[in-house]
Amino acid sequence: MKVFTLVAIAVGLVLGLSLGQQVAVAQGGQVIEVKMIGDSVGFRFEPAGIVVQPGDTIRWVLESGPPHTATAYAGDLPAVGDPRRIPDGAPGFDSGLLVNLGDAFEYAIPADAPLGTYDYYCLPHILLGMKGTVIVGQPGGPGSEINEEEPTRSRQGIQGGRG
Ligand SMILES: [Cu+2]
Repeated sequence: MKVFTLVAIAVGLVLGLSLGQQVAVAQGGQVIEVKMIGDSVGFRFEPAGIVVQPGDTIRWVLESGPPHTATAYAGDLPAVGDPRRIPDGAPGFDSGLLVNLGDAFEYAIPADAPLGTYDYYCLPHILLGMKGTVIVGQPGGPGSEINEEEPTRSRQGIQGGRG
């Protein structure tokens, strides 16, 4: 009887652990799609601003006007005016060049990713204003500060109430 009780407790602990893991995954785990577009209207990400949670995956899909990239402002490319506009301690992301229609780049946001604002751009079209913003959890960090010299389309989009 004593052994049975111990086994029951052990099973309960194991179940509890796995339930906890499932809950953690359920908080994120969604795939959010962003289109990369270049057409007669202009070069842009749609939607330009998204709010996601750790554990979510962002999927950028090349819709038109290639090539495009989704490149975080990680401070890696100062030659093209790339200040750091992602939270301290956060790794950047870079799709590399997407060339063919329908090509996609997926970035899974780590479960322990720093919360905050992640600004990113398209390397070939940064000067044409092709920029976007990902808010992980809540705004914050250098990306949340308005750059008055270079207001971005995505910032305007979020201020306009787009998710
Ligand atoms: Cu582009």
